Amino acid sequence: MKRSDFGPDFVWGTATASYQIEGAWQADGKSPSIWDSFSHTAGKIKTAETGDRACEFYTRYEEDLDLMRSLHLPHFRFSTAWTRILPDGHGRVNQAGIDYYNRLIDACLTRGIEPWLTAYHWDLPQVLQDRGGWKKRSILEPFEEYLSVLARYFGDRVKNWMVFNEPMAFTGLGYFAGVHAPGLWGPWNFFPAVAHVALAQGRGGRLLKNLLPQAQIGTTFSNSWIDPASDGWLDQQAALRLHAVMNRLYLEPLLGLGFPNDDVWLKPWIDFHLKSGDEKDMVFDYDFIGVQLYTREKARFSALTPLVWADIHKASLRGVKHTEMDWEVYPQAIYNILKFYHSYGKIKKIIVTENGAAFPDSVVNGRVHDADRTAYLKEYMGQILRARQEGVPVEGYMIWSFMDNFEWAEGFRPRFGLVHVDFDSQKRTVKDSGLWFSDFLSGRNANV
Ligand code: GCO
Repeated sequence: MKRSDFGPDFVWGTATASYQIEGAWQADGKSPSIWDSFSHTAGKIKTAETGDRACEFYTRYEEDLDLMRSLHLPHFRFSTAWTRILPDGHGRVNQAGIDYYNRLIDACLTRGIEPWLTAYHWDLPQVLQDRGGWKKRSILEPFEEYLSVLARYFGDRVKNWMVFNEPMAFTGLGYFAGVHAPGLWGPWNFFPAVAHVALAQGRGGRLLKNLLPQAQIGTTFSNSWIDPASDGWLDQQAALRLHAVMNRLYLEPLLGLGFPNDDVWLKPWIDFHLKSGDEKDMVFDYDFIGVQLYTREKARFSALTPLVWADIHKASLRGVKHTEMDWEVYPQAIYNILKFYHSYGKIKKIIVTENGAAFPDSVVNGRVHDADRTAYLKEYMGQILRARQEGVPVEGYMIWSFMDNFEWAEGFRPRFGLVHVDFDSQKRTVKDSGLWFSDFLSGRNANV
């Protein structure tokens, strides 16, 4: 496998998110986001850590982009913090926030790195959460205002946009399971959030496309391939339900198919929060869809989880190879999911906007020998190539992540980076996987 097998225009890069790397949580007029509040609440983050400093990317971005350049990484996915740009959630624009992202974007461009901007990677302004956040229809106006401000200030230089990062993850974990910000749980929180996020997903894409007709406008989805844990009927049905919730819930309304209502019975509860005409408003033909996938899960019937009546049979309990997140290493999952997206016959272009692995890395004599990560990446890339050769229009691959960072409720422990970060000294050390990927991109290790 070599770079040229993927064609000359294939997009190669790494992905990050504002809260996970920036730090500087109170700098230059930024207001708190729901992740600032959540991480500062006792008991919410396993390690009791916060993103207050994180990778200090807010001040170290130039060195980090120098490193990215030296590794031949041509595309960089990052997100903007809503709270730096509109500290009140809407209205007053904070010029210092605009200036920061202008500097960041320019610093990418002067190094020949193409910026990919995610508008919303989970850090909702706390002031908007105080008014109900995604549970309330009134979130749509500030959200659209935020997108317009981004387009107005950055649209001259940013050509690739993503509206959302993983709506199922932030509503499922944040409004149903309560384990991510804003820490709400239960169907009564989840269903209104799903309704409004699905609406914002369609409307947001349309808005950005109208404002920036020349740009590539996308949005991203979290996915896991789901297989039943056994051949039994109950487990098979559980797998279908989990697949509907985890992989189809936000995609199908976008494609004009409405919320899934066959394997799982959620639609009436979501519809309750919608108005007539909303279903049409949710539909938008994005220039590309961002697919994010790390693993496959095995589903079992469970009487304890309402709505999906399924739980996940963890990889460690199944005795299969897994990462530090307890996610099975199963390269074919990405091939399966790409084929699944293609099977709708409606998606023009797919970019794998996240894929990667966490392993317990450490620096030994200035090196990080992370052979497991390199093997993981190679195998998943091989499966992407296979899908591409079979006609799936997958045109990019971004590794999560450029560097180790704040892994949400897990704290800093799971390390996903191609670059190791010592969070005390902030020293960066390129891992063997980063060196390998760099060689792959520059054609130095042609056959792997
Ligand atoms: C997500 C987010 C990332 C995560 C990554 C590893 O997929 O949850 O986009 O912010 O850090 O996926 O869990």
